[in-house]
Formats: sequence, structure tokens, C-alpha cells
Amino acid sequence: MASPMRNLLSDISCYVRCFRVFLAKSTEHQTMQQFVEQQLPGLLASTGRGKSAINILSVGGGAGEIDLQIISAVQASYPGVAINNEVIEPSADQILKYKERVAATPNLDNVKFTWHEETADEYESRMKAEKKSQKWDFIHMIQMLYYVKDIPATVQYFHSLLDAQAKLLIILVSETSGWETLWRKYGSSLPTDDLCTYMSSANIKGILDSFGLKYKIHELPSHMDITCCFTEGDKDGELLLDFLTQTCEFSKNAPPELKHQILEELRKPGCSENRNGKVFFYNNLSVIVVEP
Ligand code: CQA
Repeated sequence: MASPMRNLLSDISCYVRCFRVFLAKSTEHQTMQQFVEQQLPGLLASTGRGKSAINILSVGGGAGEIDLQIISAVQASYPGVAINNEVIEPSADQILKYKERVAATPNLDNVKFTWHEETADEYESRMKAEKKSQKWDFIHMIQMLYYVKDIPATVQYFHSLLDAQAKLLIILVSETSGWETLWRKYGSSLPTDDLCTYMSSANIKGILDSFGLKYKIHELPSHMDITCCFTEGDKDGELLLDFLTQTCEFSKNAPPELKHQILEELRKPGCSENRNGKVFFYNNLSVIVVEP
């Protein structure tokens, strides 16, 4: 008997298992890494000029994989300049992994790390209560806005913390991705609860426009090999399907008709392309760079 569908975030160990398969089957991290190495230095060209220290705020820094690449790119642009890197991350487990990664990485002598074990909301309330308004040179929010309660308020608050030459960088799935097609059509049939809101660059553009903020968008092509999703009983395929639908044990618990429809949808040109007998899901990312 199938149990009701539950959101993946209601079981973090299940989430982590799916996320690992997603990272292995997608170019998500490689795509971000390329952007950080090749395009970020240009975007931050005026940000650190003449400063004795660069203040970076990482909102939802996770285990620091991308954060340390960002720091390395900033170090390369501003050799010898001190970096103050503060991280907002609610998961104690992720913070521990972040600290281990820092300990294992050479050349971080001029970087000071501070971790805040709390959500972006909690950080905002705490800072307001403490009447603190530190300004930042670079704030990044990478694949995290889905998980905040009030997205416009969060974007507005962190934007208000930017220093004069600073940048706010937001990375999330693009409106040209297969996510948009899949979730526009089936999002209402999937268990999002209120742990996670589906959105893409289209929503963020709307929010930034409504505030009259100036921004630029960089589209990054990325894909995910979902061929294994079409082999009945394939373990990786099941985990990827869980990730795509953000549902625990989707194959086991989804109504058969919904599972059938979603598998059909995933093969269509709005979601994926067929190459050499493989199915590649469009995992396109948008990098949104907001001016102060
Ligand atoms: C946790 C939960 C989600 C994470 C995470 C950790 C995440 C990225 C990194 N660490 Cl505990 N979420 C994520 C990653 C890729 C991605 C999306 C979220 O594409 C958004 N899609 C799935 C919800 C929907 C477009």
C-alpha cells in the first residue's frame, strides 16, 4: 500500500542521498565552478579596489564547496588583501563539513571565517534586534531562495546590506530549464508543504523589477543525465526521480498515473534533449547580479 507523498526535506538523510546522485549526474557544480573562475573576477573588478579587507557574506553556504572556489577567485583578483567571510547556514552538519574543508585547504591564511548557525530569517531578526547593520562587498545566495519564507523581503533585506561598489549574486534555476516546464505543469500535484517554494529566475526578475533594482542576468547551460530514470527498478533512477519531484520514494508512493505522466513529460523537448540514446534534462542556471 503506497503511503502519502512526502516532501524530500522531511527526511534529510533521504535528501542527501538524492542530492549526491543529482550532483554526480548533473553538471551543476562544474557549471558554477566555471562561472566562478571565468566570469566572477570580471564582475567583482571594482568591488575590492583600494580596500584593506573584503567582506563576503554567504547566505546558505552549505558545506562550502562553492564558497571556497569564490574565495579563491577573489584572492586571485586581489592578492594579499584580507578577506572576512561570514556564512549563514542553519545545518550544524553542513557547518562541520565546511570547517573540515577549510582545515584541508591551503592558502587561506588571509581569510577569516565566521559561521552563523541559523536561517537567513533568523540572521535578519538577530541583526535588527542587535541594531547592527554591517555592510558587505559581496553577498551570495546560491540555490537557496526556494527555502526562505518571504522571498521578496529576504532579497530586499540582503540588498540593503550592500556597500557602495558591492554586488549581490543570486543563483537559481533558470526559467529556460526543464524544472520550469515540469514544475509549472506538475508542481501542484507534488508535496511541497511549505518547506520549499518552486521558483525560477522569472520570479526573481519580477521581484527585482517591483523594487526597481538594477541587475544583470547570466545564463549558464547545465544538464543532467536522467537516462536511468527510464529503467524500472534502477536505484539511481529512483533517487533522481525523487530529486526531480522533491518527493520521498516517488516511484513507490506516487499514484501510477502521475508517475506515468511525469516520466512522459521528462522525455519531451520542454524538459530534455535526446543525444546518443541518452536523455539530458535541462538544468540551466541563472546568475543574477544585483547592483547596490
Ligand atoms: C539541502 C536542501 C537543498 C539543497 C541543499 C541542502 C540544495 C542545494 C544545496 N544544498 Cl538540506 N537545493 C537545490 C539544489 C538544486 C536545485 C534546487 C535546489 O535545482 C531547486 N530545485 C529542486 C527543489 C527546483 C528547481
